[in-house]
Amino acid sequence: MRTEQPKMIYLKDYQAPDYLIDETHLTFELFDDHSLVHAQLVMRRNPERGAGLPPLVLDGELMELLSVKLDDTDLTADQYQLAADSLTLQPRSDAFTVDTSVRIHPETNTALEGLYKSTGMFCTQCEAEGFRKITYYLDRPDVMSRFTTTLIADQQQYPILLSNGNPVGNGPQEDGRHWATWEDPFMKPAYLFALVAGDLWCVEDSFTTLSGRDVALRIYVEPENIDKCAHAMTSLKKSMRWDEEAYGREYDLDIFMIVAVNDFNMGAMENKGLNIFNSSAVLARAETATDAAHQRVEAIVAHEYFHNWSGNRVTCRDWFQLSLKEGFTVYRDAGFSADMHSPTVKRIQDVAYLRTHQFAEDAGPMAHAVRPDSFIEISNFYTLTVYEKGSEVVGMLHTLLGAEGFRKGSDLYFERHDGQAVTCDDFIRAMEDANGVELGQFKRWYSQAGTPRLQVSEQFDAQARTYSLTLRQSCPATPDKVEKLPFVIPVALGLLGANGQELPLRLADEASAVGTSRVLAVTEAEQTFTFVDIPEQPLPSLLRGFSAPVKLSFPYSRDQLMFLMQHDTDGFNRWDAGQQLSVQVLQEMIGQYQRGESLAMDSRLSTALASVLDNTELDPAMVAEMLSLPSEAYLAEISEVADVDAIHAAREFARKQLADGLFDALWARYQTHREVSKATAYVAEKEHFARRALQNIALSYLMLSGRPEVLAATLEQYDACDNMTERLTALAVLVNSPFEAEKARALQAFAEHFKDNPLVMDQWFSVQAASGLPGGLERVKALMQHPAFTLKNPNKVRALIGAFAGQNLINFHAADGSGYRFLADLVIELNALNPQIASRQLSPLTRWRKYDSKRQALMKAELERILASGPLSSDVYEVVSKSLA
Ligand code: B3K
Ligand code: ZN
Repeated sequence: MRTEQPKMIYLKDYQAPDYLIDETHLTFELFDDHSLVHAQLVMRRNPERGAGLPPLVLDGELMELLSVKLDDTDLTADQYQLAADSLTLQPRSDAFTVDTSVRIHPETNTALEGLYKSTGMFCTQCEAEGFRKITYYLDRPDVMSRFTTTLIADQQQYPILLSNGNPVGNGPQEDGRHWATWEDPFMKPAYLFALVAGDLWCVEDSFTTLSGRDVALRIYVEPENIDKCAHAMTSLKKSMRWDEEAYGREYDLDIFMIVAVNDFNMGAMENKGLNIFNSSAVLARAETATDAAHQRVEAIVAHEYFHNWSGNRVTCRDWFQLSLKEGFTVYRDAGFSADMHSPTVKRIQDVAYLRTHQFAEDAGPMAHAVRPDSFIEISNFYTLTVYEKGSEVVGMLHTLLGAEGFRKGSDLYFERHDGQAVTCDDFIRAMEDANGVELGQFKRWYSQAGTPRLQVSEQFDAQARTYSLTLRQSCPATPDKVEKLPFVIPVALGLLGANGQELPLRLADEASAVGTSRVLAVTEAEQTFTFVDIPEQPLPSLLRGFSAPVKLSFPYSRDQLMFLMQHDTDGFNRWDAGQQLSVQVLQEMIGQYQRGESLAMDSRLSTALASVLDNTELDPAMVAEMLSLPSEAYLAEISEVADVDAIHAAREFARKQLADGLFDALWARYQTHREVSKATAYVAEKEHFARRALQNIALSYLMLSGRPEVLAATLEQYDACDNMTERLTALAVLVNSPFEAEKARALQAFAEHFKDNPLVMDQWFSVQAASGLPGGLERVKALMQHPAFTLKNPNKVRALIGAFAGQNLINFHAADGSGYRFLADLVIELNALNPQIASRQLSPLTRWRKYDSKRQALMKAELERILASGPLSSDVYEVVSKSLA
């Protein structure tokens, strides 16, 4: 915990390190009540930093220093300086060796950073700055070293001892303990270091790379989970093949390991050759994991695997460059998932997520550029902006350069920078050099925060047969006060004629038309593009595939949106037209509610969705997406002042109207799909995901009717299905229904059946925490007393607290401020236990400026209470103080 005001760190202050560490030799002696870490660092002066021997300042926190040697000579206490976060020595020559021994306490480490214990096993999490809690080191990504690691632990309790690289030796000791040594031939920064010691079983497979090398693949889990690894293993092999084909990237070690741990702050970590995963991102089988969980496992396995090149072989120079590896790797895993499933559905899901959550972040007090220029605590910058918007930025490069040009650029980037720690500028330079283009203006996407607005207006001249689009871009101010200059915005578009046909697109200065869908690069604050030979007033389909992360507005009428829903050749824009229509209709109803009028829904929404539901040609997964109304969180994001009561009332009313109006069609679709599900064993593949998605959204609408045949169908599905996707949907539908007896029975049966499976219990917590029925806070408080709940496990916190504060708007924002008080109390408690989780859970309170003045005051008061609650971690301090600024 900090004792003084945390300091702001600036990108502009970056300096290369004074010293380098060529070799790192580590020995870990693991015991139940402490661990010893012996480190030998083979070091030299960084030749880039000139002559002289400045003091060597090693990072280190929360350790007991037992001994320190310089070139084999023990140093006495007057020969070094020890501070709370560093150890300083004076080197005497250009090349030297430092030996340290420290004592640390993984067994009491609840922050889950550095070396810690998770259900009986030792494991590590070093990114970003956790290695400094393991040993004294130059803990920065531009210091890369060759690591050798020896682990020594009790043979019985910890039969499996793992670290990065290849195993080079192991054996018993006389005292019942044993040892194993691992050597990683690749230079890596300390944040990619990992070790694991535990009683684990493993599933083994192998993969032959394109060039014919055999790689052993192992997934280590606790014994009871050995039957839940097959999906992750299949996903790993698919990822390895895909990266060879799509990016020409091969795996480089003889072994690739994944270890599943129960207590983990995020999804997973890409340590070289030894990925450590949250068990929720590995374990999946039909009976215990939903379709969404299966897809998440596949995507995270791929993401961490892809980091082997985008992150490990080529790493970041400093943490301001985090998006260099994260944005690019998210872009890569999205491409993989799109290829494995439906590209359009994947795009829809990603964009809905970005618009709801990243746009909100970009408009809030923590707004920052994709490459931030300052931070207090780097852990706070593993954000939607760095990851998701960072991926959009890479995607725009793909759009602007074309698939071939983009691949040339990524090939050059990997080849040129293999083994280096580089910057976002280096990435762009590789794209420029490979394509002979200049991307100076494009780089503003890295340095300017905020979501650009793009206002589009049209002008048709029937006589001249010309059609002009004028695009005006602007970007709202953000707390960093960086001036907003025009971005390069790629706008993919098409023009539809009256029959829905696509018109050939010829710009005024072109000799002939170039296709019917094309990309215009908007580079000015205001720019007009004129198309010629346009025979009739067209309807524009704009920002196809969501070609840029902007808020585009065009004055579409509801009839025009219905037309686009039917005729647009771009699947994403067909969905988006439906969303825009829903937003218009819902906003009208929000207004009615606020004026105290009775609610009336524009029947065109029902008509439009009826025709989607009737369209049996359409991918059922698309139908399911189109039937999903914009979430309450998204409706809040796009409101000037978010009126949670009005949003909830309007959206619930619309759902009920749709359920009644479309009952027969929904019922028919539900029954057909449920029959197929009954007759088919569970398969984790796209057609099956699609069928269940439509079946399940249909059921959740149908239950709003309250009809007995729907209740019967829900109970049948709950009891008779063979998979968690159908079971959890049935449970959620019951939980949100008025059928109290059936609800209680199902909840109890579920908990009884799955009490020994923590990941399934997480689902059980979430379904209840997210329910918008009255009494949400009391339900959550009662669930916190359940024996399966603990604040020490991040998955539990996310499942219960996160679901309540993040997804249950109507209950969390209760007008009396009880939800806010509850969350602030928890943040204060979590701050002492696990600062990273505390700081994440805090985020709903940071959006206080979005709400009415009464709620603003209540939320702000809770933030002030947190700030005054005593010494805060740098994580929580940064978020709270910036939110109040
Ligand atoms: N690189 C890790 C994130 C580490 C976060 C540390 N606070 C997982 C990932 O993005 O793949
Ligand atoms: Zn990542």
